[in-house]
Amino acid sequence: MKIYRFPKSRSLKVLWTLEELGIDYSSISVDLLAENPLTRSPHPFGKVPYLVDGDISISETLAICIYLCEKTEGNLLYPTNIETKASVNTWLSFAATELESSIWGLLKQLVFVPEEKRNADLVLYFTSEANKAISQLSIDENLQWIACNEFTLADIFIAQMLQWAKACGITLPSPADAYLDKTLKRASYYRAVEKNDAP
Ligand SMILES: N[C@@H](CCC(=O)N[C@@H](CS)C(=O)NCC(=O)O)C(=O)O
Repeated sequence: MKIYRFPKSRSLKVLWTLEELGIDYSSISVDLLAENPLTRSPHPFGKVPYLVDGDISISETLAICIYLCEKTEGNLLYPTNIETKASVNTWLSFAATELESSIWGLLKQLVFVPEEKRNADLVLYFTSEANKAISQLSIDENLQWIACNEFTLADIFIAQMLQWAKACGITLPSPADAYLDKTLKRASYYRAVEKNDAP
C-alpha cells in the first residue's frame, strides 16, 4: 500500500489513521509546490493525500481513511455500532464542513497567498467564521473522546482542524485546547508526523 503525502498537509490524517490501525505502508513525498515536480501525486489534479492499494486508487482524505478502517477488521477507529457510528459521522461532517471551510480558507490566505495579494476582508471573515464554528464544538465531559469513549477517526479530523486554527493565530477555548493536547499525546500521532514531514 502506498500513500502520497506532503509535509504538514492533510495527508497527516491518513498517516495517523494508518499508524492507529497498525497497517504496513510506504509513503512517498511529492513536490507539491515545485513548478516541474520530480515526484508527482497520481491524483488527477496532483493533490495529496492519494492512496494506491493494489488495483484500488482513492482520492479524498475522508474516503481514504474510511476505506482503511473498513479494510481492517475489528478496529474501534470507525465503529460498526449504528449509534456510535452516527456520532462519529456527525463529528466527521462537522470537521469537514463547519470547521474546514473557514479554517482552510484562512490558512490559504495566511500561508499560501503572498502578503501583497492577501485580502484583509477575507482574513477577517474567515477568522470570524472559524471562531464561530469552533465555539460550536461541544466537548462532552462525560465522554473520553469527541464522539464516544474510544478514540475514533472523528478525533483525528477534529484535531487537525484545531491545530490548523492555532497555526492561524486563533485562540482555542480552554476545553478545546485541552482536548487537542490530549489527542496530540498519542504515540500514533508522533509516528505519523515523523513520517509525513520526512523529505
Ligand atoms: N478535498 C481534498 C483536498 C485535497 C487537497 O486540496 N490537498 C492539498 C494539500 S493539503 C493539495 O494537494 N493541494 C495542492 C493543489 O491543490 O494543487 C481532501 O480532503 O483530500
